[in-house]
Amino acid sequence: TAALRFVLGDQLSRGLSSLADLDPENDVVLMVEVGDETTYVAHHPQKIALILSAMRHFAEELRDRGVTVDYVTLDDPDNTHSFSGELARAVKRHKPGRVVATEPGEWRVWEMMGDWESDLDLPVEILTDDRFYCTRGEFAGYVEDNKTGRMEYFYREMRRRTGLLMEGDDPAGGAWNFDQDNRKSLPKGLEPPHRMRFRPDETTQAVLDLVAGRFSDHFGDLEGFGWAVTREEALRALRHFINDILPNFGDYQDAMKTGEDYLYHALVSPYLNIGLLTPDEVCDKAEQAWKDGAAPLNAVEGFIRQILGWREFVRGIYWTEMPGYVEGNYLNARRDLPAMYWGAETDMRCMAECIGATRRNAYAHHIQRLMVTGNFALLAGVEPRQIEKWYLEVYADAFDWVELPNVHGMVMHADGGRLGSKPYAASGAYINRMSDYCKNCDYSLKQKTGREACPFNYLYWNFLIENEDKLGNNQRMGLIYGSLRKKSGAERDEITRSARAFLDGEAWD
Ligand code: FAD
Ligand code: DLZ
Ligand code: SF4
Repeated sequence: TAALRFVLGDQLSRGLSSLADLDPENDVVLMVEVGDETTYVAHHPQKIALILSAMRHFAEELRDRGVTVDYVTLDDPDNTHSFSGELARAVKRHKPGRVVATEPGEWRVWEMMGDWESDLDLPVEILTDDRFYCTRGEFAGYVEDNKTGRMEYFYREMRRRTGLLMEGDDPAGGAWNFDQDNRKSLPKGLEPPHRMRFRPDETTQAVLDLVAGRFSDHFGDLEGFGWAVTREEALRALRHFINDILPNFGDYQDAMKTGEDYLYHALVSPYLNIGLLTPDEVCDKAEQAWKDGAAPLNAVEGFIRQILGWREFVRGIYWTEMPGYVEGNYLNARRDLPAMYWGAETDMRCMAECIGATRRNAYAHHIQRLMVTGNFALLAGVEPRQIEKWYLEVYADAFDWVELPNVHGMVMHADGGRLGSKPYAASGAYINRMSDYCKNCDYSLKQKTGREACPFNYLYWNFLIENEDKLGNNQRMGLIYGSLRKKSGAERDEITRSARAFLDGEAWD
């Protein structure tokens, strides 16, 4: 019987499971632009533009291949603006025998799908999303067998399973991980290469106009939109990365530099997350570059680990821990997100740089997200829900399944250590080592407390003080709590006073 195949905005892959046995004679593909999705959080305008333009191009591609696509635009006057509402309307239009969909990337939508069969009184088939190396079921099995499963061991398992960077049973180069080579700061005079961006075509321009008209109140610039919106463009961006950038990816993975928004990062997460690229083709091409002698092992291993390891691992955590995951607040963090996250003026150079880049590009690279904006939220004790929402809104690659574990778990330690065994707290010295931000900052890195001091300095110690009951016995933090315990009562008081003045507006003296 004829199938109505519902394809969501982050499922734009030719090989998608719900399109696999499509019958072009009888089946209809449904795609919908709906208000619920464009505003469930106030997404960065570039993120909305990327998704809507990529959806429209994908629909066009399907049509070119002879597929019937029913595409509902955001300005359709009859649009009900929800997935369920639009599916119900389409069922009335097409009277299919069944509905076919691929499981979604988000718990919210997964729950919605659970109601469809009874609401529509039709068979609804929800198929596995096989664009990942590890399915939800496989990860659940892995967790069963490895209760304290950490990313590093999961990653090794995945290396063995896929054979990526393996020499027989052993990891290529004799080690699983070359991160000790991947912490170089940028040498003076090294100019990061110019990045490939894409000029909007007519379809994208129409979307940009739509987005400018409707979402101008969302945080983020739309000008300068340069994301790939088709598979062909995304493949060109990938080739550019593999050939020109990847060789340096490892060395400068943790570096940050004023005015350099991308450095040696891949800029492929939005394409992976909406389906224009698949993780296996990206990893295969990176591995090939190493085999060809075009990129060193520390770069290729580091890159593959992010995708084969971290990306798959956080997705697994999301689906095994939801829906309860989001409710945790292990460190009992309660402060509001400071206005500087939305662009309010700040003298903290590092924060201004990372937030500015985020506003311009709907992108910041990993170390900016983790060690600057993330680290600040952790040290400042921002309420997890507020900082999670921020990350979900401002990045073009942000989808609940990948954003939430990274923010809730990796950054905020709100899951009490399910994702990572200790929080990545760091003082200003770390940021100074990995960037040139501090050189241009009004705050003094050398001063540890007081109005002039780098806030990361006293916030770091204040964080350790505030959370001593929860973290003081953490073995991996033993050394640092050892130094805290050597501080005198007066020193501690000064730290606490500076932190309260900075965070809670108490008097400085
Ligand atoms: P590169 O640095 O070149 O890395 C290559 C690829 O590895 C990325 O494209 C991505 O697919 C994958 N990857 C790397 N790190 C991670 C990770 N920690 N988790 C999952 N995948 C990873 N990534 C998202 O895709 N969406 C998010 O919403 C997101 N939110 C994040 C929030 C915080 C607080 C942190 C610390 C990280 C977050 N990440 C997120 C992970 C990572 O920062 C981005 O994937 C990366 O910056 C994307 O840029 P890139 O393609 O240039 O990545
Ligand atoms: C993020 C997003 C946005 C902004 N708009 C749409 C949309 O109009 N139509 C659509 O199908 N998908 C959109 N998406 C992506 C969905 O939010 C995503 O598919 C779900 O969250 C499931 O992961
Ligand atoms: Fe950031 Fe402190 Fe460096 Fe200023 S001195 S840039 S606030 S780490």
